[in-house]
Amino acid sequence: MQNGSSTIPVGRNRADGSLNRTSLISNGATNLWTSALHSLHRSLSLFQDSEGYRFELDAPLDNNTKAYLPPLPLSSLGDSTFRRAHKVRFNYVTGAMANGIASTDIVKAMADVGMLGIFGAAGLSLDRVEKAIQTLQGGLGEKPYGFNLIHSPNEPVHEMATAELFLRYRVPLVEASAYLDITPAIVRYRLSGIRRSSNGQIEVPNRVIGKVSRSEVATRFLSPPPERLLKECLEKGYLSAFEVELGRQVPMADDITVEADSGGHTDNRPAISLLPSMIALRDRLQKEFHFPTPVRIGAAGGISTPASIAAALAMGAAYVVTGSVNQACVESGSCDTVRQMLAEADQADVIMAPAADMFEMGVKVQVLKRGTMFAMRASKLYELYRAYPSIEAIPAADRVPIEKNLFRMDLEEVWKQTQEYFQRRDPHQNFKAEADPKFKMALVFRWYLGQSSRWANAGEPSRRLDYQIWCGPAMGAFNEWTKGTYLEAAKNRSVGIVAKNLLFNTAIVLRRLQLKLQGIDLPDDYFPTQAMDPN
Ligand code: FMN
Repeated sequence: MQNGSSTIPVGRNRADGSLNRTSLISNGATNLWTSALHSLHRSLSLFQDSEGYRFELDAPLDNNTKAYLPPLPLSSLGDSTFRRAHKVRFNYVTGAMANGIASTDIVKAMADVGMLGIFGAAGLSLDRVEKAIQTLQGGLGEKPYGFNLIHSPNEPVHEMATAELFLRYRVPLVEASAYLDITPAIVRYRLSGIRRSSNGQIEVPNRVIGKVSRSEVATRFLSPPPERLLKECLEKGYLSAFEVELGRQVPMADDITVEADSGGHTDNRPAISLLPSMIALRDRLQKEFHFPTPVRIGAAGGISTPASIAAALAMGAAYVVTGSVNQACVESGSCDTVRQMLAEADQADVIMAPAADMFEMGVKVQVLKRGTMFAMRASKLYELYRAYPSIEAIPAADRVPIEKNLFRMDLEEVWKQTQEYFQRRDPHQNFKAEADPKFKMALVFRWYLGQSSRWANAGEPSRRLDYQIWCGPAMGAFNEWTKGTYLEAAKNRSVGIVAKNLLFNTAIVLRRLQLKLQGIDLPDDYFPTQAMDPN
């Protein structure tokens, strides 16, 4: 559409002032209106006359302007400081997904479209994480990427070794998640190499995005590191006295992602109440600490439609993070069978089930319910764990069916395999289990919980009913939004195309809102927000 050239009636007023919505559709103006609406780099003005509304691109504002939509490039959605800090064009992040489900391919695809992908390092051996670092550093150059540093209450040694690996390779950004409290590993990563620039400003080379769903944990990421951990890091030689001194003046994180009801680990909190509380908390703590750049707050959990992104931005989110939808994309480290199962999920097809990593504490994760019996079977194991002090105490009536259907071997054999695994990864767990029969039972049951995710990722056909697929209600919302479009088919879902479609249509939702706020309430079909074929 040419500059300022088009003036088309987009709706005539009836005598009573209501809109006659047939005019746009019947006079063939639909395409022109849609193309004007989609011209996000240009302003769009609406005027009202006896004929109804007409619109013009890039028209100067004057007294006749009824409503004005400023240019809304996608690169203006969210906080500009986020784009500068993380060297991205768009404030859109794909969050970590354990076991490499958030694969190097996802991270690369995101970097290629000017967005940020976090590699899913949790659950992988250090060797595998190291290979992923080498792959990404070899292929990305200056493009953005990050790695997940996950708190491992059962394996502090592994958490520290992961942080050391990131430092050795100068990984510039971690998404720190599952923290209940700040640990030496995350403090060491955050403050290593902190320095003063020639103009006296403090520079923190290692960026941290903390992922939280509770205000106690958010408070820790929004504050400087705790004094006792600074002391510990100094004593153990993790940090120099200078790094500790400067470290007292910076927050633990550059950003915190506030995670509402999501796939995987979740407190199932509603974003609509969680996000404003966390922003208020940030504001309170910023008044106390006066950091030169306030910690930004991003939104995750349930984000999978243009409307949800628009809502998060309207509530003040600096950026958005997606999860569940990305597992359903072709680049994910999952398999085609799982991608298809995810593509068929509705919003209610998710359920909470015991978590492998914090099984004994009764922690749960959100998983796909439809097409798998994992949640039911894992809950049965947790019930038995609660009821009995040891494997030997489980009555045959319970033990036989789980050996036959879940483990497909007797529990002694499971224990043998478990021991072999921990012999390689963390022998201390075996000693502990030998001394504590209840802990041994937990390790044996966790075998099933661990394998069930591996079977899902590998697409093990004989174990389809046992697939553990982390997934939140965002998946169903995305499927609903893409129904009947190019993105309905699992094979067309690519993270970059999904992300660009979501952001583009977010702008349309926001433009509609801007019009409404100026008193122009056009019908739904003036604002098509359909996922589009990129070709
Ligand atoms: N978050 C992490 O910080 N570390 C993980 O290892 C991790 N694994 C996940 C695995 C899957 C399959 C899914 C769906 C999510 C996982 N998450 C993990 C959470 C995501 O990074 C993201 O924060 C969350 O999925 C966003 O909510 P949504 O699922 O509603 O989109």
